Amino acid sequence: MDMTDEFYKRLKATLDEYEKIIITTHIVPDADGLGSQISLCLALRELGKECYCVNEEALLERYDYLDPKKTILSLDEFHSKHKKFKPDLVIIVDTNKISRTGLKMSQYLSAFSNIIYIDHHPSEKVSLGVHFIDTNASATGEITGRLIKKLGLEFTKEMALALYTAILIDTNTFRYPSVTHYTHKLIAELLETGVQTTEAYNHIYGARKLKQMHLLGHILKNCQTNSTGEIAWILITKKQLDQYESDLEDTHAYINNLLVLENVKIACMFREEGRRIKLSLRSHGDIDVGEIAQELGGGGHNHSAATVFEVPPGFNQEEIIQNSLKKIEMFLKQLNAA
Ligand SMILES: [Mn+2]
Repeated sequence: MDMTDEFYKRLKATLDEYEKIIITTHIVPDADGLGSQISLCLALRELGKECYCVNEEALLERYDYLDPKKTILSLDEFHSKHKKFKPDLVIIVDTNKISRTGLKMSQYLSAFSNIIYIDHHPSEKVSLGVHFIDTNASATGEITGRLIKKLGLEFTKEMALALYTAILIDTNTFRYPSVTHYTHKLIAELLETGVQTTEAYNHIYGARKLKQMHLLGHILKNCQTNSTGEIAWILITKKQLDQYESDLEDTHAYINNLLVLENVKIACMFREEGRRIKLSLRSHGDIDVGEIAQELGGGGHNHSAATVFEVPPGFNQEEIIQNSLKKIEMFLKQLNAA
């Protein structure tokens, strides 16, 4: 949508009306969801509001450094620590679907009518005053950063580290076409608080265990491409994760390695997640992988999108992978012919 002044005015006016707020995000939250939650929560507290971040699951230990004030609580923790707290506003960040907040969380949220979304993913239906969606923003953290300024606040170092990390992770370290001069202007302001770029980078991409490094090696060694080299793919199975003592979140950025191949136009990462297979798609931005993902039942941006396949009984993973690769190849053929 837009990133005009009007957008932030409306958003500010909405927040001004409420005093008791919870902020949530999608399941298996990434640093964009978490960083947006944490910084917005700190900002709203500075304005004197009572605010908590509440997620389906507790914060993973690896993200503790982003949340020194412990703003993020699991739904269970929230219920036991703040029994009497009744939010008058719920903010969902970095997704625009309630179902993505998790099973228990969506159940809990079904009791509330005042819910707004702050997000940068395209949404099928957008209602004004409810969906604050700017698909031009590189990250929800970018929207949150501008919002905090609009609220008349200065960035604290805690807010800035959370936002810097959010944008870092969602832009593949400022490499995606979604990065604009607006992004970098905001980054400049965040760095003014004393955030150290190397430290922020190493927290999120560094500090890997040797086993995790070997998993990456194993996965990339088995990378395949189609005959023209335009489509590249990797597969990550549960068995490999166990074998290398790694978890799903460790593999988050693996797909970015495929984009350095010389002819590649579409990068695909298939990941076994329980009974489902998640397919992530990336491009350099010239090919709209969001459209491909949509045709495969998912969605996303031009350069970054995803979909999830249920594996029906009797089907095997390989069939699903080959079928979707065929569809992606068809899509590319049509584009190349046009
Ligand atoms: Mn995001």
